[in-house]
Amino acid sequence: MNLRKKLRKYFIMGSQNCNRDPVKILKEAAEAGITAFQYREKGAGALLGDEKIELGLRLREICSQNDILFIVNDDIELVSSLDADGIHVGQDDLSVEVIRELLPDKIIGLSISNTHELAQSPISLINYIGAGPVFSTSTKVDAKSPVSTKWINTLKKKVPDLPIVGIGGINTENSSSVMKAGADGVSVISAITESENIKDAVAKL
Ligand code: 3NM
Repeated sequence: MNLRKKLRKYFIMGSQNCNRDPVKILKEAAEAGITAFQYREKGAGALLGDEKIELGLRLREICSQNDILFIVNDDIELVSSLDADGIHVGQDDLSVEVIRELLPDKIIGLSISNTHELAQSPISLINYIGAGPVFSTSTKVDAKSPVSTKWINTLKKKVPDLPIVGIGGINTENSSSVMKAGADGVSVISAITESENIKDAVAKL
């Protein structure tokens, strides 16, 4: 598998991001051509326990059927429950060292937002970097200040061998600037969940 290619159009979502059936939204996004999906059931209104697993299983199935990479956000048990391809974590989540020990063959994505975080990150243990928020976003309440496409540029120079996906405030209008800065892909929530025409949105990303 070429991971850089698989990360090109990376949709992230949990039921808390959806104002209609998440299964329908993911199906539309899958048909429209997303290449990766992250199940991020997190924050106010998110499902817990069995409900979180049940929705995850349905979303996992759609990804399997459409050859879409399936990543879970910050929940190591869910990786096994859903037979995910990998896990994405932030700087303050479960440590990458521990995850790599437990999941030697899974994809691990790590959010890195500045040079300080980069310096303290175990780069050799991860498979891709999530860089952001590139632009301001209201989807994540505790998002940091925007890092702009310059951070993508910097990362690309400092870690040329690791795939990079931009995240945060990315939409059909600004996606190309993120790619031009050196990203391998764009990850989005609201650009798809809030789109009136998912087919069109995914095509433009
Ligand atoms: N992580 P939208 S920003 C989940 O900066 C997430 O690490 C971010 O949502 C980070 O595409 C973000 O609607 C929210 O802006 C992305």
